[in-house]
Amino acid sequence: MRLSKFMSYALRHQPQKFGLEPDAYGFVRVPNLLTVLRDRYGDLETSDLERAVQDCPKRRFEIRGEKIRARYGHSVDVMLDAQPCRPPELLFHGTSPAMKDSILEEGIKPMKRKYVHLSKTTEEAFQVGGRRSKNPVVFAVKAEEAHGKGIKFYDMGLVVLTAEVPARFVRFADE
Ligand code: HQG
Repeated sequence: MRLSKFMSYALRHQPQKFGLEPDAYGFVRVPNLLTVLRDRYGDLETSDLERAVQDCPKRRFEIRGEKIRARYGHSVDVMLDAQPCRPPELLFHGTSPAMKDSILEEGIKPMKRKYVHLSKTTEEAFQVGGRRSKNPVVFAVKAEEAHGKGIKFYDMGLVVLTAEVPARFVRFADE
């Protein structure tokens, strides 16, 4: 598993398994994470970790002082201390066609994660859906309208988070 993928796994889903003790905001100490990473990847320095963080266009991780965390994607409890944003008219969600009917019926749910993850472009959503299917479907979320009805969105860069998207704000992207 490549470094960034393993870091995502440990920080988002299984910190306890590796003896990492995240604070309420999901931060673990950099030296502790380095110890875990050295077990698998050999002699890594803090600078290698910093490079992994900086080289990621999706900005998966954040280093603050001596601590590091995943910025999104968690299944473990986390407080992200992100400010709600005013979203664009439309955001997008790419997924497998197998989820289509269920999403149209019950909306987009966070499933195992703490938040629903949305994309800013159909291209990005298509890539996200491509993790699950060769023929992903892309939904458009009427984000501005949902925001007007009190639903909160959090802009994390390429990814926008929200708690859940009710079905009335979801349609196919190409309709
Ligand atoms: C689906 C990666 C049936 C949903 C990605 C998705 C993203 C439903 C799956 C980020 C449903 C959950 C998150 C419903 C949602 N019925 N299926 N009502 N509501 N689903 O992995 O958005 O590269 O938790 O469509 O690129 O695929 O790791 O969410 O297929 O940005 O940084 O349930 O993770 O980012 O799957 O991915 P996931 P996701 P990284």
